[in-house]
Amino acid sequence: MAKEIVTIPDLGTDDEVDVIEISVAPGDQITEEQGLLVLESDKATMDVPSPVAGKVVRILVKEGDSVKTGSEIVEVELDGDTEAAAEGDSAATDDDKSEDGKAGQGKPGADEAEAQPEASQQPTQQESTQQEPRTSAPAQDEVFELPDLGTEDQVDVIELSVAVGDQVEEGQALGMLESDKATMDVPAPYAAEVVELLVKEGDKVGAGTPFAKLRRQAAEEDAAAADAPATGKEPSAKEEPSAKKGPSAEKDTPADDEKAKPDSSSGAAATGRTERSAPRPPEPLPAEPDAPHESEGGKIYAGPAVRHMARELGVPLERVKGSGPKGRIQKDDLTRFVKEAVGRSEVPSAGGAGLPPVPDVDFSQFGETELVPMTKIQSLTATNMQRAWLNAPHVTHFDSADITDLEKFRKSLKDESERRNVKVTPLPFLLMASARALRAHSQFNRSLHSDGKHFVQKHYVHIGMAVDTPRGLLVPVIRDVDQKGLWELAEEAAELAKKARDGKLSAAEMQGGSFTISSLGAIGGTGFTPIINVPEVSILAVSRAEIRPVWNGKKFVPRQMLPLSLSYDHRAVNGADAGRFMTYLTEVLGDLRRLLL
Ligand code: CAO
Repeated sequence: MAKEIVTIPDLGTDDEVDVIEISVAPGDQITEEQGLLVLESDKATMDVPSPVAGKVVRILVKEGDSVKTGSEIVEVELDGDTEAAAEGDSAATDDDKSEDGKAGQGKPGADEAEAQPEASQQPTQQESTQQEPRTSAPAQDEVFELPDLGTEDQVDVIELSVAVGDQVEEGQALGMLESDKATMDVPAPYAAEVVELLVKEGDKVGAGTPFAKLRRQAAEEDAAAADAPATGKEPSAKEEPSAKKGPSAEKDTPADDEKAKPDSSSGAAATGRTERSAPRPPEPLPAEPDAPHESEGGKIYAGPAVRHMARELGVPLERVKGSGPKGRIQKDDLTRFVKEAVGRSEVPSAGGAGLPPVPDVDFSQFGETELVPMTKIQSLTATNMQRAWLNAPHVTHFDSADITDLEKFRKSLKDESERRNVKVTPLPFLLMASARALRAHSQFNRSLHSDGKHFVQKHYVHIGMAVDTPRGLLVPVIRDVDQKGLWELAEEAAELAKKARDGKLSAAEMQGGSFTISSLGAIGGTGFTPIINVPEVSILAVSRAEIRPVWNGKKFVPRQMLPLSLSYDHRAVNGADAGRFMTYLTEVLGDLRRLLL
């Protein structure tokens, strides 16, 4: 009796990939090219076809395992030997012959007894099944018990995928189980009607737990035994009324089509193999989001990992179009579905924007491109900016401060600055003046409470300053700015900027700000509209100071003018408040003696 261990063929990568589905069970009669497993990598789902025909003896992997080229997956007893050595296994062998070697797909006769040991605990029913495998015998009710789950622990029933009265096909998920480590489908052992569910969601179950009472359909057996598709159609048509029972009734048409093919499971696997081995790029979701996207035969094809992710995200799988083989739903499909749902404001994180998503463009069609990974800071900044921009209605107020005298004073500090080894730029003056303005205009020193009914008034003045670093934008916070002098602020600002550039800021040093200053003065520009660092309610942008002619009532005089712009959250601050805040600020910057008032 020759046996062969089937291994994973060359995957074209040295990386490990996940086994997301085992398509056969011990005792199954398989044909050459029939799918044994489904593998999923980051990029694709692929079927592993059997290189040989025969009977599955052992499965050497389980769902969730990682495998690579050459990994041993299934032990198969080769076909010729099976027939020769099949004494005492005659029902199965005869059936196999009668179906051109494909009958094993339907697991009839003795194969079934081997594949479902639980049935043998009901001798009368099993006997009758074995003796009259494919007659028009009355429908049989059998208790389906859970097979070996690969763990001795009890696991949770997290989903019942069928209801009493549903017509299920072989392999269709009856429910889903979840252990600490994995989520697994409970596949129907054969095509049947669900007569009774013996567990409910939340139950703890293990190998041997009675899961459901199933009624194997006599008509279905006839169909399985039939040779020609035309013959198979008749019993399928007879089944229609019962197939319409229960919640899956709307899936009837494709399911019936599939049933009409006597060997639909192996046929699908064979065609599926060709499709699966050449994964297609994901297709965009159709414009009509509410149309169900059930796969071939009315079934939803998705592995446990995808189902788990869908449950976590609250995504109804029947609405997701699968881009994998046979319409199999992959993780990317879920991600795309959620992105589109966000665009349609279907989930709270959409922030009510209701924006259509930006379509994915394959830029390589226009020329050479390269994928450059974002740094963590860049990626966080992107999220924060979008959140701030979409949540806070921004208004930007522009003004300019006459800092001619401030600059004279600043330059007069040059010697002392050198002595102290502290560089004084316009920034510490801006910090001081802003702190004073925040004290005088307390509505800028607030955040909106999430209840939508309160402001959180802050009685401290902590100001963040945007620092441009090679890894992205960082905003360290200077605490109690209103209580610090110029030298202290200059020193602290320089220290924090250095720490930011050296990647040495702690999380605490970037928290707690009530206002932010973003200065591009050293870089250039005449003005910009900064995005508020929410949950703060305003941010001051500082552009490059320059000498401009200013009318003093009698003549134009050259004055050093500093362009300032204040973006504010119009939910917390009104335009008049912003005008007053900026007037106050520019007056202080224009005459530092005002800090004494
Ligand atoms: N106008 C004209 N000159 C200015 C100026 C202004 N508004 N602000 C600063 N300068 C001058 C300084 O006086 C200094 O000149 P000197 O060496 O001759 O004295 C020079 O520009 C360099 O200043 P600096 O950048 O070293 O120091 P700073 O205190 O002005 O700024 C910091 C510190 C950390 C804010 C700044 O280096 C920085 O990173 N800015 C970028 C912030 C940013 O990216 N904002 C955008 C956020 S939104 O994308």
